[in-house]
Amino acid sequence: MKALASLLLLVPVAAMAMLAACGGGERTAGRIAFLSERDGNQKVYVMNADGSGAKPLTGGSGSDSSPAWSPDGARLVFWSFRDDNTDIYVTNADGSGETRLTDNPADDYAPAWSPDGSRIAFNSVRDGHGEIYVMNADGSGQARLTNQPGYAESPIWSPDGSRIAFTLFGDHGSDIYVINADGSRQTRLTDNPADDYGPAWSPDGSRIAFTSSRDANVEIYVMNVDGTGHTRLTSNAVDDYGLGSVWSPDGGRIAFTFRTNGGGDDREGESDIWVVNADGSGQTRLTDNPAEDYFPAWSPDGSRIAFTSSRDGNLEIYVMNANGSGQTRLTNDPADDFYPIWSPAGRR
Ligand SMILES: [Ca+2]
Ligand SMILES: [Ca+2]
Ligand SMILES: [Ca+2]
Ligand SMILES: [Ca+2]
Repeated sequence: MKALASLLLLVPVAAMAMLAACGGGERTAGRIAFLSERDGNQKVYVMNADGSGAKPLTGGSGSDSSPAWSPDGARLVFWSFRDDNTDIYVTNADGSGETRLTDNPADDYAPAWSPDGSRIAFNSVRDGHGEIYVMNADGSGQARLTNQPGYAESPIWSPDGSRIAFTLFGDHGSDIYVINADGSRQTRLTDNPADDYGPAWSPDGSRIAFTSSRDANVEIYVMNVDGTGHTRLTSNAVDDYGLGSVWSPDGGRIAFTFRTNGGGDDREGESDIWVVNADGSGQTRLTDNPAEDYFPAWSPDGSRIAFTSSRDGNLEIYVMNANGSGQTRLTNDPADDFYPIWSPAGRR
């Protein structure tokens, strides 16, 4: 079974935040893309939301990571380790038309669709240090947006497509920044020695959820998009590792993952999925077992949450109602299956 820590190396926080951008509000249905090692390499798969019809979308010997649906549901972008470095690829949702968008010896990764589907933000170290770039969705017009000391990562578009938030890892912890999509007006939103990371834009564009260790352990916070009004949403004194945040499509709730490594809890090294209302009330643990449970992904109508769990001995995709009831396994394969992402609402 793949350890959570190794998954994190393959799947930047931004990709999880991107799940929040796949909202909509129409019917729960559609399809779920995920990663699977059932063919030996880590590849992008897709299945119906009831678990039927699972099939690989990508081929070859590369190891694929962090697939993301285009806003119209017609394509998926992902990054893949091939030829000793990572590049960004796009495929049609039926598996046809796989196209390489970046082609250079440096690592290119963490692609994020703009809300209108016309552009893709991504990370690259092509200029010697980690920066945020953008390109047209066909790979043309690649341009660097950021240029500063440290390591910029996890680009996430504002819902109106005008700005991109990201995390900058420096010598003294990490902080969250925002920059206009044309590269102008870079603004720092957090400024403290602790780690602040994983920005996730609320569906209405007014707030950004993020993870921070500023209060001695990792918690979920929200702030206004101008960096004011920092508010802690969660209280998990014994937990020491956080992943998230993933907004519900209506913006009312945030799903996240907390991992315990002992610290007073009677279980060591396991994770569970929680939700909290966007005002900090109603913090609720949705999964509660000694296995790893993580990567929550809301259905487009907000009624269900897909997730990954090791509860049956290897990683499988599960789905539950948004209140944690009805936890049901969707995949059943001895190989690891993980990182579910729901297709956008109203599109197949
Ligand atoms: Ca590359
Ligand atoms: Ca900080
Ligand atoms: Ca668990
Ligand atoms: Ca499996």
